Amino acid sequence: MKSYRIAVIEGDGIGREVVPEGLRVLEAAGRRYDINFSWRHFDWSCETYLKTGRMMPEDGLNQLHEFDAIYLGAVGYPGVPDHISLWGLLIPIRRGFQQYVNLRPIRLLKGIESPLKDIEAGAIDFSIVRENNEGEYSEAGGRLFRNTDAELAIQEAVFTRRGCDRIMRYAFELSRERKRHVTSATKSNGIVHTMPFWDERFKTMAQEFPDVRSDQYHIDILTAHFVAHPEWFDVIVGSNLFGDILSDLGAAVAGSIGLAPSANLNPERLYPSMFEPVHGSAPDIAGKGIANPVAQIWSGAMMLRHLGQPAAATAIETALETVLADSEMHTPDLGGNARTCDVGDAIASQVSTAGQVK
Ligand code: GGG
Repeated sequence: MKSYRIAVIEGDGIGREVVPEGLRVLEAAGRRYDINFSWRHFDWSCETYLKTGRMMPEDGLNQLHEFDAIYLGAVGYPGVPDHISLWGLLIPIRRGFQQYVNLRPIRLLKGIESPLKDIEAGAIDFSIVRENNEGEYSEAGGRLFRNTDAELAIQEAVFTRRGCDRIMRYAFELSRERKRHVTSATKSNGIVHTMPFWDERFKTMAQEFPDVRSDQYHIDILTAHFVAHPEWFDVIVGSNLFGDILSDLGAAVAGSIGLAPSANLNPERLYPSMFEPVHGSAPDIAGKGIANPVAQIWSGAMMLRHLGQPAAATAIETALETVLADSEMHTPDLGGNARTCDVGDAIASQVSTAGQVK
């Protein structure tokens, strides 16, 4: 039996409702595939911030370092500014542990209705590779002349050759396991320093992968193509901000942001990687028991694959597709009436029993 130590951070809002469902499904997969999980829960959240002035303790990264992976729900809640919750927890973990790849698969699953007309399951199937450590998410900058007419704010984006090359290389390598096509999200017509540099690095990287088709679009028309021609795409590589925006759009096109998983990966495995749904804490529906747990459960499958358990990961992915094919198991974001725990329970049962002769 293989054992893994997993740090669990439920965080805020619906994170507290979907993480238990993710754990329930992972436990079911563990029983089936002879995997033992040792969970340690960390109560790091906006509530903690309001009590202690910190989202996580000063030595938070040291505490997490010893784990095989981090399983996170969502952060952010009214009463704490979003930049405090993000820069107090999620971003320090992503950066401190060099999780420079944020991998966000988007797939239209059987039984899920896309807002696009005449599109079938499988027609949307791409992966967004978001740069996760630099770019537009930067602390460089500042504010001057506060509370005067001359008040100003400056924010510097940071694009390094190392940062661009490593995320682009990851995207090209990933495409070799898929349809060998990488699209770069750019905006080099308007953003005149960082984006032409991004384009140069992309062109150079593409030369290392002559077997992979590459193209690029400015982010504005790329969003239009996501809606009009989602079947064009295979792997899309984007900066921190562009990758973030594209993944919410992609998730919406594939039915709901409540379905979209993500992996914050340190490909060199020097540090633990972190697995979380793309969605946030959704305060508007928190506490009602109606949040869609699928993104969290699917993120758990991504964690298992990263830990070297592909059979268990595939079993979870197959189970969630099977369960979602039944519209009775759709939560309100998908137009149904199912509750968070019903969906989690159904997926866990499916993982436990799939393929068993009755
Ligand atoms: N699932 C984690 C979460 O709460 N994400 C919401 C969010 O705002 N994330 C910002 C980001 O990914 O940069």
